[in-house]
Amino acid sequence: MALKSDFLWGGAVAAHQVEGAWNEDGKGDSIADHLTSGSVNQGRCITPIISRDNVYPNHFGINLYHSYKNDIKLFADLGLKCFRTSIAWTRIYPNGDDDVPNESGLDFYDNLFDELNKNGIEPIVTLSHFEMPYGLVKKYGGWKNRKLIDFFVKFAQTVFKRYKHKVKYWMTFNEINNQSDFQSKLALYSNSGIMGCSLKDSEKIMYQAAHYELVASARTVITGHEINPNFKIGCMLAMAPIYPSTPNPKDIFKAERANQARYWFGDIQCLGIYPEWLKIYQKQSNWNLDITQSDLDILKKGTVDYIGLSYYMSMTVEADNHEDPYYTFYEEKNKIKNKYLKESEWGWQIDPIGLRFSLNWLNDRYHKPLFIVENGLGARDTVSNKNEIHDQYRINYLKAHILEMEKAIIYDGIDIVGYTPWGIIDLISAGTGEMSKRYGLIYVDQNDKGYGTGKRLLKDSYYWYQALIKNNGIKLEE
Ligand code: P53
Repeated sequence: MALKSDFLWGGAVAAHQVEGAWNEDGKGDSIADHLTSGSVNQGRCITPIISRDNVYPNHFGINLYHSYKNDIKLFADLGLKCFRTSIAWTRIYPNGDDDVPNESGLDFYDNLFDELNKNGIEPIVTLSHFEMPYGLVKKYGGWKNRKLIDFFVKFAQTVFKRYKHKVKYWMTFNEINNQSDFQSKLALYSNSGIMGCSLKDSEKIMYQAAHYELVASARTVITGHEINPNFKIGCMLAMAPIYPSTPNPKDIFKAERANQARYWFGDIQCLGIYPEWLKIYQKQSNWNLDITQSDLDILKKGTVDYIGLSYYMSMTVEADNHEDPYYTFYEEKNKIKNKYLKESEWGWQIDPIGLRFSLNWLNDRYHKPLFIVENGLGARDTVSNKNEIHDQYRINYLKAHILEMEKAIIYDGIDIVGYTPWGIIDLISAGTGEMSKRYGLIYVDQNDKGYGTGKRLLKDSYYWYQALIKNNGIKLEE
């Protein structure tokens, strides 16, 4: 009753949330570089012009671009077997549609991956993690334009060829399904570089942009396997299972539809097919989406090797009194609080059993290996006068989730490749741009405005995770 000895215990970050150096060595500005700082109550603003009057937290990140050697040393001492990050597309193609790649950008990732490999840490790489070139937004309107497919595939081919012998595990688009919440401006922008569309058009635009991304993802899988047949190329879904608020069949069907509306992306990336309900829904909406037969053939061919997933919370929904025939799901409108669950300071409802539920749900549906590439607790930390951080709350969160994951492996027989807690080191929050929403097991002395020494301190959770990795998990009887 133990985990496989090659189970990939790791840690996860994304380029734009850690690297900083936003305009160094030929890097272009990405969509993240146009996002101001926000907070739990005040959303981040998308600014077409970068103005000195605003704070842009992704411009500085945690300066990993310059400190990666020291940081990797901390990861190695922690015992990480893998490390997930992304390649900033704008370091490679600064505008997105450039003819030739930027050599200094390619060099940076050569050095980063070499340093990881030298330390026995397997790099796990996301191609697009909320950081597409802003140039593609300005010139082409983001992913609502079919041209983006070619730009993305070219970027993917460039890095596949370059890092062919350094990276084996890849993911195409981070949390591609976040934009199913099409009324959220930030989700549409982060996933697809869409801005300035009306609320009325946002649903149609989301379906079109998502379709092009899915075609790009499938082409990437196909071309990646040609470049190196040993590559493992996955999708990446933001997993938050949706529960009905009551046993009322209307609520149960509402939850079912909400899950379909959030996870149909997985049907395409794992099974290669559009679900029937969605084909009908799109047709009845008279959107005349640009979906060709040759696209559908590509989707069928380019299915993924594994499913990467993030897991932070579950959601609960309630049906309206008058549902339309499709039970259309509007995240903000239909979501309610689950009274059985506690929540984080940022309102995310904590639900470890929901992780085991999700792993079972995904496994039953897709029968592919699963890789938990994000899980963690965003919380405020305090540093004691001895420079210690006693983050027992984070240990409790991680421990409870790891235990449920182990049950899914041991009792449910699910094939799980690895587990990489999010924000292994404190970083810029994607949702709020804050530094104070900390996920790390390693503390970074820096505030929301970017001030601080940047010094790294090891939290209690660091030592706890170090022992856990050494032990290859937690004994379930404990
Ligand atoms: P932050 C929303 C819901 C679930 C996951 O999120 C999400 C988001 C986007 O905010 O994003 C993922 O930083 C994402 C990471 C992100 C992490 O979860 O808002 O892949 O980039 O930092 C945590 O607390």
